[in-house]
Amino acid sequence: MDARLEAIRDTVLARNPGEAEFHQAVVEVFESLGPVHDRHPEFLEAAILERLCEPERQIIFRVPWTDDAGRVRINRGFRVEFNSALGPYKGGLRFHPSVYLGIVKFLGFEQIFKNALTGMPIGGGKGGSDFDPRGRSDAEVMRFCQSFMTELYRHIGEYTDVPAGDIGVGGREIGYLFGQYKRITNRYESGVLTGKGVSWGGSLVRPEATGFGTVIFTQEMLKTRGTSLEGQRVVVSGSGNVAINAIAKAQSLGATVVACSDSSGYVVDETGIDVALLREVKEVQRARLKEYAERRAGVSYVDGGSVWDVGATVALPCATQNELDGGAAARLVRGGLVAVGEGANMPSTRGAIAVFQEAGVLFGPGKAANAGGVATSALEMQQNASRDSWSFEHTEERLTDIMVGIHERCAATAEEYGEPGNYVLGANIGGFVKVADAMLAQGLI
Ligand code: NDP
Ligand code: 2IT
Repeated sequence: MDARLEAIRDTVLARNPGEAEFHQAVVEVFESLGPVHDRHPEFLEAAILERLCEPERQIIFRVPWTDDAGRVRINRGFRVEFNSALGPYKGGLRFHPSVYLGIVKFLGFEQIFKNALTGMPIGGGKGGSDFDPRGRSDAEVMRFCQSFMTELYRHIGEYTDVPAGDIGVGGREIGYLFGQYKRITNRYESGVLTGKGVSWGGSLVRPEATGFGTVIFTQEMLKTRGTSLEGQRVVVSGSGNVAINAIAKAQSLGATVVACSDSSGYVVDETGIDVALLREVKEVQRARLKEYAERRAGVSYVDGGSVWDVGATVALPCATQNELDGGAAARLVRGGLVAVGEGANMPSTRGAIAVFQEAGVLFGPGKAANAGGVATSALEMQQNASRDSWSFEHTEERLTDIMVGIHERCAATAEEYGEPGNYVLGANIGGFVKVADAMLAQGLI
Protein backbone atom coordinates (compact mmCIF):
# COMPACT_ATOMS: atom_id res chain seq x y z
CA MET A 1 0.00 0.00 0.00
CA ASP A 2 1.04 3.59 -0.73
CA ALA A 3 2.97 4.98 2.27
CA ARG A 4 0.82 8.17 2.50
CA LEU A 5 -2.30 6.02 2.66
CA GLU A 6 -0.74 3.63 5.19
CA ALA A 7 -0.51 6.41 7.74
CA ILE A 8 -4.18 7.34 7.23
CA ARG A 9 -5.17 3.68 7.42
CA ASP A 10 -3.35 3.24 10.72
CA THR A 11 -5.22 6.18 12.21
CA VAL A 12 -8.57 4.87 10.97
CA LEU A 13 -7.93 1.40 12.40
CA ALA A 14 -6.81 2.82 15.74
CA ARG A 15 -9.86 5.11 15.95
CA ASN A 16 -12.25 2.20 15.35
CA PRO A 17 -10.96 -0.62 17.57
CA GLY A 18 -12.50 -4.07 17.37
CA GLU A 19 -14.40 -3.44 14.14
CA ALA A 20 -12.74 -6.17 12.05
CA GLU A 21 -15.15 -6.05 9.09
CA PHE A 22 -14.92 -2.26 8.84
CA HIS A 23 -11.13 -2.50 8.91
CA GLN A 24 -11.20 -5.10 6.14
CA ALA A 25 -13.43 -2.97 3.91
CA VAL A 26 -11.27 0.13 4.47
CA VAL A 27 -7.99 -1.68 3.79
CA GLU A 28 -9.33 -3.23 0.59
CA VAL A 29 -10.35 0.18 -0.75
CA PHE A 30 -7.11 1.89 0.35
CA GLU A 31 -5.05 -0.74 -1.49
CA SER A 32 -6.55 0.50 -4.77
CA LEU A 33 -6.22 4.23 -4.20
CA GLY A 34 -2.47 4.96 -4.34
CA PRO A 35 -2.45 5.83 -8.09
CA VAL A 36 -5.43 8.20 -7.72
CA HIS A 37 -3.58 10.22 -5.11
CA ASP A 38 -0.55 10.48 -7.41
CA ARG A 39 -2.79 12.12 -10.00
CA HIS A 40 -4.90 14.10 -7.53
CA PRO A 41 -2.76 15.50 -4.69
CA GLU A 42 -5.70 17.83 -3.93
CA PHE A 43 -7.58 14.85 -2.45
CA LEU A 44 -4.80 14.38 0.12
CA GLU A 45 -4.60 18.11 0.90
CA ALA A 46 -8.34 18.20 1.54
CA ALA A 47 -8.14 15.08 3.74
CA ILE A 48 -10.81 13.37 1.65
CA LEU A 49 -9.88 9.88 2.87
CA GLU A 50 -9.85 10.84 6.53
CA ARG A 51 -13.28 12.41 6.11
CA LEU A 52 -14.65 9.48 4.09
CA CYS A 53 -13.74 7.01 6.82
CA GLU A 54 -15.52 8.98 9.53
CA PRO A 55 -19.30 8.60 9.20
CA GLU A 56 -21.23 11.87 9.07
CA ARG A 57 -23.53 10.55 11.79
CA GLN A 58 -23.90 7.31 13.79
CA ILE A 59 -27.11 6.50 15.60
CA ILE A 60 -27.42 3.67 18.13
CA PHE A 61 -30.67 3.08 19.97
CA ARG A 62 -32.58 0.73 22.24
CA VAL A 63 -35.35 -1.35 20.69
CA PRO A 64 -37.71 -2.75 23.35
CA TRP A 65 -40.47 -5.14 22.29
CA THR A 66 -42.52 -7.98 23.71
CA ASP A 67 -42.48 -11.54 22.45
CA ASP A 68 -45.61 -13.68 22.06
CA ALA A 69 -45.26 -14.92 25.64
CA GLY A 70 -45.44 -11.32 26.87
CA ARG A 71 -41.78 -11.24 27.86
CA VAL A 72 -39.87 -8.00 27.37
CA ARG A 73 -36.97 -8.20 24.92
CA ILE A 74 -34.30 -5.62 24.19
CA ASN A 75 -32.30 -5.30 21.00
CA ARG A 76 -29.91 -2.70 19.71
CA GLY A 77 -30.72 -0.63 16.63
CA PHE A 78 -28.22 1.14 14.35
CA ARG A 79 -28.20 3.62 11.51
CA VAL A 80 -24.87 4.85 10.22
CA GLU A 81 -25.29 7.84 7.91
CA PHE A 82 -21.94 7.62 6.23
CA ASN A 83 -21.72 10.04 3.34
CA SER A 84 -24.20 12.41 1.68
CA ALA A 85 -21.98 14.01 -0.97
CA LEU A 86 -23.99 12.52 -3.84
CA GLY A 87 -27.47 12.36 -2.36
CA PRO A 88 -29.50 11.32 0.68
CA TYR A 89 -27.99 8.44 2.65
CA LYS A 90 -29.15 5.21 1.03
CA GLY A 91 -28.67 1.62 2.08
CA GLY A 92 -30.37 -1.34 3.64
CA LEU A 93 -31.27 -2.49 7.12
CA ARG A 94 -29.93 -5.85 8.29
CA PHE A 95 -31.63 -7.88 11.05
CA HIS A 96 -29.27 -10.65 12.11
CA PRO A 97 -27.82 -11.66 15.50
CA SER A 98 -24.28 -10.94 14.25
CA VAL A 99 -25.02 -7.23 13.69
CA TYR A 100 -22.88 -4.77 15.66
CA LEU A 101 -21.40 -1.38 14.83
CA GLY A 102 -18.45 -2.86 12.88
CA ILE A 103 -20.80 -4.72 10.50
CA VAL A 104 -23.00 -1.69 9.93
CA LYS A 105 -19.94 0.49 9.28
CA PHE A 106 -18.38 -1.93 6.81
CA LEU A 107 -21.67 -2.12 4.93
CA GLY A 108 -22.17 1.65 5.03
CA PHE A 109 -18.61 2.26 3.83
CA GLU A 110 -19.01 -0.13 0.87
CA GLN A 111 -22.36 1.46 0.10
CA ILE A 112 -20.76 4.89 -0.54
CA PHE A 113 -18.70 3.58 -3.46
CA LYS A 114 -21.39 1.21 -4.73
CA ASN A 115 -23.98 3.95 -4.85
CA ALA A 116 -21.55 6.28 -6.61
CA LEU A 117 -20.93 3.59 -9.26
CA THR A 118 -24.64 3.35 -10.06
CA GLY A 119 -24.57 6.92 -11.36
CA MET A 120 -27.72 7.66 -9.34
CA PRO A 121 -27.98 10.58 -6.86
CA ILE A 122 -27.63 8.57 -3.64
CA GLY A 123 -25.22 8.82 -0.73
CA GLY A 124 -24.17 5.91 1.49
CA GLY A 125 -25.64 4.57 4.72
CA LYS A 126 -26.61 1.35 6.41
CA GLY A 127 -28.46 0.18 9.48
CA GLY A 128 -29.98 -2.74 11.26
CA SER A 129 -30.25 -4.61 14.49
CA ASP A 130 -28.98 -7.68 16.30
CA PHE A 131 -32.61 -8.90 16.33
CA ASP A 132 -32.88 -12.49 15.05
CA PRO A 133 -36.05 -12.92 13.00
CA ARG A 134 -35.54 -16.66 12.71
CA GLY A 135 -38.35 -18.58 14.47
CA ARG A 136 -40.25 -15.36 15.30
CA SER A 137 -43.94 -15.08 14.49
CA ASP A 138 -45.28 -12.40 12.13
CA ALA A 139 -46.73 -10.62 15.16
CA GLU A 140 -43.34 -10.55 16.90
CA VAL A 141 -41.61 -9.29 13.78
CA MET A 142 -44.27 -6.59 13.47
CA ARG A 143 -43.88 -5.43 17.07
CA PHE A 144 -40.13 -5.36 16.67
CA CYS A 145 -40.35 -3.35 13.43
CA GLN A 146 -42.80 -0.90 14.98
CA SER A 147 -40.52 -0.32 17.95
CA PHE A 148 -37.46 0.01 15.68
CA MET A 149 -39.24 2.65 13.57
CA THR A 150 -40.53 4.50 16.63
CA GLU A 151 -36.93 5.60 17.13
CA LEU A 152 -35.65 5.58 13.55
CA TYR A 153 -38.42 7.78 12.06
CA ARG A 154 -36.89 11.01 13.38
CA HIS A 155 -33.64 10.38 11.51
CA ILE A 156 -34.91 9.42 8.04
CA GLY A 157 -36.82 11.04 5.19
CA GLU A 158 -37.06 11.24 1.43
CA TYR A 159 -34.37 13.95 1.31
CA THR A 160 -32.37 12.75 4.32
CA ASP A 161 -31.94 9.01 4.56
CA VAL A 162 -33.79 6.23 2.73
CA PRO A 163 -33.43 2.72 4.20
CA ALA A 164 -34.33 -0.54 2.42
CA GLY A 165 -33.85 -4.28 3.03
CA ASP A 166 -30.79 -6.44 3.53
CA ILE A 167 -30.32 -9.78 5.35
CA GLY A 168 -33.43 -10.53 7.41
CA VAL A 169 -35.34 -7.54 6.03
CA GLY A 170 -37.61 -8.10 3.05
CA GLY A 171 -41.05 -7.01 1.89
CA ARG A 172 -42.78 -8.04 5.13
CA GLU A 173 -40.49 -5.98 7.34
CA ILE A 174 -40.50 -2.96 5.00
CA GLY A 175 -44.31 -3.05 5.19
CA TYR A 176 -44.37 -2.96 8.98
CA LEU A 177 -41.70 -0.25 9.05
CA PHE A 178 -43.53 1.89 6.48
CA GLY A 179 -46.86 1.53 8.28
CA GLN A 180 -45.34 2.74 11.54
CA TYR A 181 -43.51 5.65 9.86
CA LYS A 182 -46.78 6.76 8.26
CA ARG A 183 -48.66 6.47 11.53
CA ILE A 184 -46.14 8.46 13.55
CA THR A 185 -45.58 11.22 11.01
CA ASN A 186 -49.03 11.35 9.39
CA ARG A 187 -47.25 11.56 6.03
CA TYR A 188 -47.66 9.20 3.09
CA GLU A 189 -44.03 9.74 2.23
CA SER A 190 -43.44 6.93 -0.25
CA GLY A 191 -39.83 7.92 -0.86
CA VAL A 192 -38.75 7.31 2.75
CA LEU A 193 -38.19 3.57 2.28
CA THR A 194 -37.60 1.35 -0.74
CA GLY A 195 -38.47 -2.27 -1.31
CA LYS A 196 -42.15 -1.51 -0.74
CA GLY A 197 -45.00 -3.62 -2.12
CA VAL A 198 -46.02 -2.67 -5.66
CA SER A 199 -49.53 -1.61 -4.67
CA TRP A 200 -48.23 0.92 -2.13
CA GLY A 201 -45.35 2.67 -3.85
CA GLY A 202 -42.94 -0.17 -4.58
CA SER A 203 -41.22 -0.81 -7.87
CA LEU A 204 -41.52 -3.85 -10.06
CA VAL A 205 -38.14 -5.61 -10.39
CA ARG A 206 -36.86 -4.34 -7.00
CA PRO A 207 -37.23 -7.81 -5.42
CA GLU A 208 -35.33 -9.43 -8.28
CA ALA A 209 -32.87 -6.60 -8.88
CA THR A 210 -29.82 -7.57 -6.83
CA GLY A 211 -29.68 -11.17 -8.05
CA PHE A 212 -30.55 -10.22 -11.63
CA GLY A 213 -27.97 -7.43 -11.60
CA THR A 214 -25.24 -9.70 -10.27
CA VAL A 215 -25.81 -12.10 -13.12
CA ILE A 216 -25.94 -9.32 -15.71
CA PHE A 217 -22.60 -8.01 -14.40
CA THR A 218 -21.13 -11.53 -14.51
CA GLN A 219 -22.36 -11.97 -18.08
CA GLU A 220 -20.64 -8.70 -19.04
CA MET A 221 -17.37 -9.92 -17.53
CA LEU A 222 -17.65 -13.22 -19.42
CA LYS A 223 -18.27 -11.34 -22.67
CA THR A 224 -14.82 -9.74 -22.39
CA ARG A 225 -13.40 -13.27 -22.79
CA GLY A 226 -15.70 -14.08 -25.70
CA THR A 227 -17.90 -16.37 -23.62
CA SER A 228 -21.21 -16.20 -21.73
CA LEU A 229 -23.28 -17.90 -19.04
CA GLU A 230 -24.70 -20.34 -21.57
CA GLY A 231 -23.65 -23.85 -20.56
CA GLN A 232 -21.80 -22.75 -17.40
CA ARG A 233 -21.96 -24.82 -14.23
CA VAL A 234 -22.86 -22.39 -11.47
CA VAL A 235 -22.76 -22.61 -7.68
CA VAL A 236 -24.62 -20.00 -5.63
CA SER A 237 -24.28 -19.58 -1.89
CA GLY A 238 -27.27 -18.55 0.20
CA SER A 239 -30.93 -19.12 -0.60
CA GLY A 240 -32.40 -15.75 0.29
CA ASN A 241 -33.51 -12.82 -1.84
CA VAL A 242 -30.26 -12.29 -3.71
CA ALA A 243 -29.45 -15.99 -4.20
CA ILE A 244 -32.87 -17.03 -5.49
CA ASN A 245 -33.03 -14.27 -8.07
CA ALA A 246 -29.43 -14.86 -9.15
CA ILE A 247 -30.30 -18.53 -9.69
CA ALA A 248 -33.39 -17.62 -11.71
CA LYS A 249 -31.51 -15.18 -13.95
CA ALA A 250 -28.47 -17.42 -14.45
CA GLN A 251 -30.69 -20.30 -15.55
CA SER A 252 -32.70 -18.04 -17.88
CA LEU A 253 -29.39 -17.29 -19.60
CA GLY A 254 -28.64 -20.97 -20.14
CA ALA A 255 -26.51 -21.82 -17.11
CA THR A 256 -27.18 -24.75 -14.78
CA VAL A 257 -27.13 -23.84 -11.10
CA VAL A 258 -26.17 -27.07 -9.37
CA ALA A 259 -26.04 -25.99 -5.72
CA CYS A 260 -27.13 -23.39 -3.18
CA SER A 261 -26.97 -23.13 0.61
CA ASP A 262 -28.18 -21.68 3.87
CA SER A 263 -26.29 -21.34 7.15
CA SER A 264 -27.11 -24.98 8.04
CA GLY A 265 -25.99 -26.77 4.89
CA TYR A 266 -26.30 -27.00 1.12
CA VAL A 267 -28.20 -28.83 -1.60
CA VAL A 268 -26.76 -30.36 -4.76
CA ASP A 269 -29.19 -30.59 -7.64
CA GLU A 270 -27.23 -31.62 -10.74
CA THR A 271 -30.16 -31.08 -13.14
CA GLY A 272 -30.44 -27.44 -12.09
CA ILE A 273 -32.25 -25.84 -9.14
CA ASP A 274 -36.06 -25.77 -9.44
CA VAL A 275 -36.61 -22.06 -8.79
CA ALA A 276 -40.39 -22.35 -8.29
CA LEU A 277 -39.90 -24.97 -5.57
CA LEU A 278 -37.08 -22.99 -3.97
CA ARG A 279 -39.31 -19.88 -3.84
CA GLU A 280 -42.14 -21.93 -2.35
CA VAL A 281 -39.88 -23.36 0.39
CA LYS A 282 -37.96 -20.18 1.22
CA GLU A 283 -40.28 -17.26 0.39
CA VAL A 284 -43.74 -18.70 1.06
CA GLN A 285 -43.12 -21.23 3.83
CA ARG A 286 -40.03 -19.51 5.26
CA ALA A 287 -38.65 -23.03 5.82
CA ARG A 288 -35.06 -24.27 5.87
CA LEU A 289 -33.30 -25.28 2.66
CA LYS A 290 -33.25 -28.90 3.80
CA GLU A 291 -36.98 -28.99 2.95
CA TYR A 292 -36.12 -28.38 -0.71
CA ALA A 293 -34.08 -31.58 -0.81
CA GLU A 294 -36.84 -33.49 0.95
CA ARG A 295 -39.36 -32.42 -1.65
CA ARG A 296 -37.40 -33.06 -4.85
CA ALA A 297 -36.10 -36.40 -6.13
CA GLY A 298 -32.42 -36.76 -6.94
CA VAL A 299 -31.32 -33.88 -4.72
CA SER A 300 -28.79 -34.39 -1.98
CA TYR A 301 -28.53 -32.30 1.18
CA VAL A 302 -25.21 -31.86 2.95
CA ASP A 303 -25.45 -30.84 6.57
CA GLY A 304 -22.80 -28.22 7.37
CA GLY A 305 -19.80 -28.25 5.04
CA SER A 306 -18.99 -25.72 2.34
CA VAL A 307 -21.04 -25.23 -0.81
CA TRP A 308 -17.79 -24.27 -2.56
CA ASP A 309 -16.72 -27.92 -2.42
CA VAL A 310 -19.29 -28.63 -5.12
CA GLY A 311 -17.14 -27.15 -7.87
CA ALA A 312 -18.25 -24.84 -10.67
CA THR A 313 -17.12 -22.74 -13.60
CA VAL A 314 -18.97 -19.71 -12.20
CA ALA A 315 -19.37 -18.94 -8.48
CA LEU A 316 -21.93 -16.44 -7.18
CA PRO A 317 -21.52 -15.88 -3.42
CA CYS A 318 -24.88 -14.44 -2.33
CA ALA A 319 -25.05 -15.13 1.45
CA THR A 320 -22.84 -13.03 3.73
CA GLN A 321 -19.42 -11.51 4.40
CA ASN A 322 -16.28 -13.67 4.51
CA GLU A 323 -18.10 -16.82 3.44
CA LEU A 324 -15.48 -17.72 0.82
CA ASP A 325 -11.89 -17.95 2.02
CA GLY A 326 -8.53 -18.58 0.36
CA GLY A 327 -8.77 -22.35 0.76
CA ALA A 328 -12.21 -22.50 -0.87
CA ALA A 329 -11.01 -20.16 -3.61
CA ALA A 330 -8.03 -22.42 -4.36
CA ARG A 331 -10.30 -25.49 -4.58
CA LEU A 332 -12.65 -23.65 -6.93
CA VAL A 333 -9.74 -22.59 -9.14
CA ARG A 334 -8.41 -26.14 -9.30
CA GLY A 335 -11.90 -27.25 -10.37
CA GLY A 336 -11.89 -24.97 -13.41
CA LEU A 337 -13.49 -21.75 -12.14
CA VAL A 338 -13.62 -18.92 -14.70
CA ALA A 339 -15.68 -16.20 -13.01
CA VAL A 340 -16.95 -14.94 -9.65
CA GLY A 341 -19.76 -12.39 -9.26
CA GLU A 342 -20.32 -11.22 -5.70
CA GLY A 343 -24.05 -10.89 -4.95
CA ALA A 344 -23.33 -10.50 -1.24
CA ASN A 345 -21.31 -7.70 0.37
CA MET A 346 -17.65 -8.66 0.91
CA PRO A 347 -18.28 -12.45 0.73
CA SER A 348 -14.72 -13.18 -0.42
CA THR A 349 -11.91 -12.75 2.07
CA ARG A 350 -8.87 -10.76 0.96
CA GLY A 351 -7.04 -14.10 0.68
CA ALA A 352 -9.71 -15.45 -1.66
CA ILE A 353 -9.58 -12.34 -3.86
CA ALA A 354 -5.81 -12.72 -4.15
CA VAL A 355 -6.22 -16.36 -5.25
CA PHE A 356 -8.79 -15.43 -7.89
CA GLN A 357 -6.75 -12.57 -9.26
CA GLU A 358 -3.55 -14.60 -9.31
CA ALA A 359 -5.32 -17.33 -11.28
CA GLY A 360 -6.76 -14.88 -13.81
CA VAL A 361 -10.35 -15.61 -12.76
CA LEU A 362 -12.80 -12.83 -13.68
CA PHE A 363 -13.71 -11.30 -10.32
CA GLY A 364 -16.62 -8.87 -9.91
CA PRO A 365 -16.52 -7.31 -6.41
CA GLY A 366 -19.81 -6.79 -4.57
CA LYS A 367 -19.75 -3.02 -4.70
CA ALA A 368 -20.02 -3.29 -8.48
CA ALA A 369 -21.70 -6.65 -9.07
CA ASN A 370 -24.51 -6.32 -6.51
CA ALA A 371 -25.30 -2.64 -7.15
CA GLY A 372 -28.45 -3.53 -9.08
CA GLY A 373 -30.48 -3.70 -5.87
CA VAL A 374 -29.72 -0.21 -4.68
CA ALA A 375 -29.88 1.14 -8.25
CA THR A 376 -33.43 -0.19 -8.57
CA SER A 377 -34.19 1.34 -5.17
CA ALA A 378 -33.17 4.65 -6.73
CA LEU A 379 -35.55 3.88 -9.61
CA GLU A 380 -38.24 3.27 -7.00
CA MET A 381 -37.47 6.71 -5.52
CA GLN A 382 -37.79 8.22 -9.02
CA GLN A 383 -41.19 6.61 -9.47
CA ASN A 384 -42.29 7.83 -6.04
CA ALA A 385 -41.12 11.38 -6.75
CA SER A 386 -43.04 11.47 -10.02
CA ARG A 387 -46.04 9.54 -8.61
CA ASP A 388 -45.63 7.10 -11.45
CA SER A 389 -45.10 3.37 -11.78
CA TRP A 390 -43.23 1.69 -14.57
CA SER A 391 -43.73 -1.67 -16.29
CA PHE A 392 -41.56 -4.67 -15.47
CA GLU A 393 -39.99 -4.53 -18.94
CA HIS A 394 -39.09 -0.86 -18.73
CA THR A 395 -37.65 -1.19 -15.23
CA GLU A 396 -35.65 -4.28 -16.11
CA GLU A 397 -34.29 -2.48 -19.16
CA ARG A 398 -33.15 0.41 -16.93
CA LEU A 399 -31.52 -2.08 -14.53
CA THR A 400 -29.72 -3.81 -17.39
CA ASP A 401 -28.44 -0.48 -18.75
CA ILE A 402 -27.20 0.48 -15.29
CA MET A 403 -25.36 -2.82 -14.76
CA VAL A 404 -23.78 -2.68 -18.22
CA GLY A 405 -22.77 0.91 -17.45
CA ILE A 406 -21.18 -0.07 -14.12
CA HIS A 407 -19.25 -2.84 -15.83
CA GLU A 408 -18.03 -0.41 -18.50
CA ARG A 409 -17.00 2.18 -15.91
CA CYS A 410 -15.06 -0.38 -13.85
CA ALA A 411 -13.39 -1.87 -16.91
CA ALA A 412 -12.49 1.55 -18.35
CA THR A 413 -11.12 2.79 -15.02
CA ALA A 414 -8.99 -0.35 -14.56
CA GLU A 415 -7.64 0.14 -18.06
CA GLU A 416 -6.95 3.85 -17.47
CA TYR A 417 -4.93 2.98 -14.37
CA GLY A 418 -2.90 0.32 -16.18
CA GLU A 419 -4.56 -2.81 -14.76
CA PRO A 420 -7.00 -4.03 -17.41
CA GLY A 421 -9.47 -6.61 -16.08
CA ASN A 422 -8.93 -5.63 -12.43
CA TYR A 423 -12.53 -4.90 -11.43
CA VAL A 424 -11.57 -4.39 -7.77
CA LEU A 425 -9.33 -1.48 -8.75
CA GLY A 426 -11.87 -0.21 -11.28
CA ALA A 427 -14.76 -0.23 -8.81
CA ASN A 428 -12.80 1.31 -5.94
CA ILE A 429 -11.26 4.10 -8.01
CA GLY A 430 -14.39 4.70 -10.08
CA GLY A 431 -16.58 5.07 -6.99
CA PHE A 432 -14.02 7.02 -4.98
CA VAL A 433 -13.25 9.70 -7.58
CA LYS A 434 -16.92 10.56 -8.00
CA VAL A 435 -17.45 11.00 -4.27
CA ALA A 436 -14.12 12.78 -3.74
CA ASP A 437 -14.88 15.31 -6.51
CA ALA A 438 -18.28 16.07 -4.97
CA MET A 439 -16.77 16.45 -1.49
CA LEU A 440 -14.13 18.85 -2.80
CA ALA A 441 -16.77 20.92 -4.59
CA GLN A 442 -18.93 21.16 -1.47
CA GLY A 443 -16.23 22.60 0.78
CA LEU A 444 -15.14 21.37 4.18
CA ILE A 445 -18.08 19.16 5.15
P1 NDP B 1 -31.69 -12.85 2.99
O1 NDP B 1 -31.95 -12.64 4.41
O2 NDP B 1 -32.83 -12.87 2.03
O3 NDP B 1 -30.86 -14.20 2.76
C1 NDP B 1 -29.63 -14.40 3.36
C2 NDP B 1 -29.11 -15.77 2.98
O4 NDP B 1 -27.76 -15.85 3.39
C3 NDP B 1 -29.85 -16.89 3.67
O5 NDP B 1 -29.83 -18.03 2.85
C4 NDP B 1 -29.02 -17.09 4.92
O6 NDP B 1 -29.15 -18.39 5.49
C5 NDP B 1 -27.63 -16.86 4.41
N1 NDP B 1 -26.79 -16.37 5.50
C6 NDP B 1 -26.96 -15.23 6.21
N2 NDP B 1 -26.05 -15.09 7.18
C7 NDP B 1 -25.27 -16.18 7.07
C8 NDP B 1 -24.15 -16.63 7.78
N3 NDP B 1 -23.63 -15.94 8.81
N4 NDP B 1 -23.60 -17.81 7.38
C9 NDP B 1 -24.10 -18.52 6.33
N5 NDP B 1 -25.18 -18.13 5.62
C10 NDP B 1 -25.75 -16.99 5.99
O7 NDP B 1 -30.64 -11.70 2.58
P2 NDP B 1 -30.27 -11.15 1.14
O8 NDP B 1 -30.38 -12.21 0.12
O9 NDP B 1 -31.00 -9.88 0.94
O10 NDP B 1 -28.74 -10.76 1.34
C11 NDP B 1 -27.66 -11.63 1.02
C12 NDP B 1 -26.41 -10.82 0.80
O11 NDP B 1 -26.60 -9.90 -0.27
C13 NDP B 1 -25.94 -9.97 1.99
O12 NDP B 1 -24.52 -9.91 1.98
C14 NDP B 1 -26.49 -8.58 1.66
O13 NDP B 1 -25.76 -7.57 2.29
C15 NDP B 1 -26.27 -8.58 0.16
N6 NDP B 1 -27.06 -7.63 -0.61
C16 NDP B 1 -28.42 -7.60 -0.52
C17 NDP B 1 -29.14 -6.70 -1.29
C18 NDP B 1 -30.61 -6.70 -1.28
O14 NDP B 1 -31.19 -5.93 -2.07
N7 NDP B 1 -31.31 -7.51 -0.49
C19 NDP B 1 -28.47 -5.74 -2.16
C20 NDP B 1 -27.04 -5.91 -2.25
C21 NDP B 1 -26.38 -6.81 -1.47
P3 NDP B 1 -29.96 -18.58 6.89
O15 NDP B 1 -31.39 -18.46 6.49
O16 NDP B 1 -29.56 -19.95 7.32
O17 NDP B 1 -29.50 -17.51 7.80
O1 2IT C 1 -26.34 -3.78 0.10
C1 2IT C 1 -27.21 -3.18 -0.56
O2 2IT C 1 -26.92 -2.53 -1.57
C2 2IT C 1 -28.60 -3.31 -0.14
N1 2IT C 1 -28.88 -4.02 0.83
C3 2IT C 1 -29.68 -2.56 -0.87
C4 2IT C 1 -29.78 -1.15 -0.37
C5 2IT C 1 -30.92 -0.35 -0.92
O3 2IT C 1 -31.05 0.79 -0.46
O4 2IT C 1 -31.67 -0.80 -1.79
